Amino acid sequence: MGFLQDPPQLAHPYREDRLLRAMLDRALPPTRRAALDTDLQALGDYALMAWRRAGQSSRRKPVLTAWDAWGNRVDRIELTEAWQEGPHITTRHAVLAAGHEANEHARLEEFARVYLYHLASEFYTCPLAMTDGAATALKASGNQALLDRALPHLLSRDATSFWLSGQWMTENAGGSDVGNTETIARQDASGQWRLYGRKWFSSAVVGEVALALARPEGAGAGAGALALFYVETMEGARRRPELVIDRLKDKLGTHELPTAEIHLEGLPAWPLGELANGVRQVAPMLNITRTWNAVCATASMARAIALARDYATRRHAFGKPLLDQPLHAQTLADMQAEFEGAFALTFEVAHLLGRVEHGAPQPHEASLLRLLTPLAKLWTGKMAVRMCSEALECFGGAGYIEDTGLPQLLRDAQVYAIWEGTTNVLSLDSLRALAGEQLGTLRRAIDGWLADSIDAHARQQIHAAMDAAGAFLQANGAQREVLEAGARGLAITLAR
Ligand code: MFK
Ligand code: FAD
Repeated sequence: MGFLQDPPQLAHPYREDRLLRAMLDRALPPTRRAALDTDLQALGDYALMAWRRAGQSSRRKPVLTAWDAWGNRVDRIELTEAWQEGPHITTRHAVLAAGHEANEHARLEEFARVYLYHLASEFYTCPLAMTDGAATALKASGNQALLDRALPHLLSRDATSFWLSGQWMTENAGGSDVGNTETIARQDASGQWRLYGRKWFSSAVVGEVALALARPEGAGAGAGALALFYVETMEGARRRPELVIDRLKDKLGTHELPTAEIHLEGLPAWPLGELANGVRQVAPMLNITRTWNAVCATASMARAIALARDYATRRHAFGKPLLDQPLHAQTLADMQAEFEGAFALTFEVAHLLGRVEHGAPQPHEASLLRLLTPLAKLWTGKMAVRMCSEALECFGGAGYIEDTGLPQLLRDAQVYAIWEGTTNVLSLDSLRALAGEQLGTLRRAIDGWLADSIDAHARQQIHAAMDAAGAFLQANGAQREVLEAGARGLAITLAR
């Protein structure tokens, strides 16, 4: 047999991650840093095991069985191995519970876990993000009955009592524009609310609960008239008959994630709060899932670059390893530099979230968090696609071949920019976050925050972008449309 190429090897995702370790060393007090180490070591071990396992087995998708042999509707979903392990890994390492500790570092410690777990989890992190978001939105609602009922399950440290939550927003008539929601909430004779309608994208339909937007019967049109409801999907061990799974979607990527189209045929539901302004009530959930998205997009980039870098030491061309070819080395260095920017912004958002929730935040920090969350999501979402594409090219033809496992990185990355608010929707959202009093305060805060860490030209660009945002917020008619068309450019400039 002739020449055989060594496949890339994955270094230990925690022990060999200089960037993650240095950031945690810098940000955490020594006792908390030391206490975190056991979970991160274990999640790094799991990630390495999962990567090796994936290389040895053909990939699997979840399978939906709608009917049993005797004609009963069962809507049973068989999950992949990593998904079956999901509740155990999550609860054993307190992935969600850690983030809800009353400590300003809790979110950073949570997202360090998420960063290590994401790729091994096969997007089990998608419903975990929604579960974290549901817990956060329930807390914000102050609905004590629902908190007592659901929170111990959502934040459980025991797999047998752990519940996953879905997030049922998107319908056929609109995902970005949820004001088109057609699902109706109707009270039955006993006063129990019940939901009727069709949800067009329901990821992780295997969840035990969900938060769902619906229009109370008789309420007006538009988004303001929507209410936010809590639902449970199971009746003991069996799925409630009022929740019908129509089919699992056939997707470009995230194949292991069971994303379903569903019908609600009178599913019992409980409002979180007032029977209107559901978007305002679901916003805490959106901001949490958007932070997860940024962390997971960053994790995908880290994996793609780590593999490409390793391969560059193994593959020879024109008489030397790729790493010794100046242009290839520069390509990898450019990727790493951009990635480190994304990493810094993402974990700054994670840390800021913890400070705003449980620390002693500066007065401007809540506004800064509101702005940086959509910026981090939209910037890392786009960057992940570009970075995974570049990493595939670093492998030459092998990067295009299915059973190297590499194309999956690119296919999966495409989702980060689409769900949880597309790039355009979040560009507009980030401009809204600058509205009113925020602009001046944030401008001063950003100046102080960046201090000497950027050069005069970059500072000028940020000021120009913030001025343009201010102009947009005050403009009307045709002028506003022109400025709105530039919203993505503004958002990307601010994020960068
Ligand atoms: C593995 C990685 C993990 C990631 C997991 C992802 C799982 C994927 C699951 C999904 O994709 S779930 C579906 C996600 N769907 C979206 O994200 C919808 C995208 N569309 C938007 O975000 C629109 O901008 C929006 C629906 C919010 C527009 O609706 P409206 O009603 O026209 O919004 P409006 O008037 O801007 O906001 C209504 C209220 O909510 C306002 O408050 P007030 O009523 O007090 O004025 C807003 O300030 C507030 N609001 C909106 N977005 C907010 C927010 N508040 C805080 N933060 C936000 N982000
Ligand atoms: P549209 O809203 O129709 O958008 C189409 C295009 O128009 C986009 O490019 C968008 O950027 C652009 N656009 C829209 N409005 C504007 C504007 N005002 N200005 C400029 N451009 C605009 N949803 C859930 O609720 N729960 C889930 O569990 C869930 N899981 C998902 C899983 C996967 C794998 C995927 C792919 C999606 C999932 N979604 C889920 C749905 C997802 O949130 C929506 O697809 C997304 O929000 C976009 O909505 P849409 O598909 O209706 O696109």
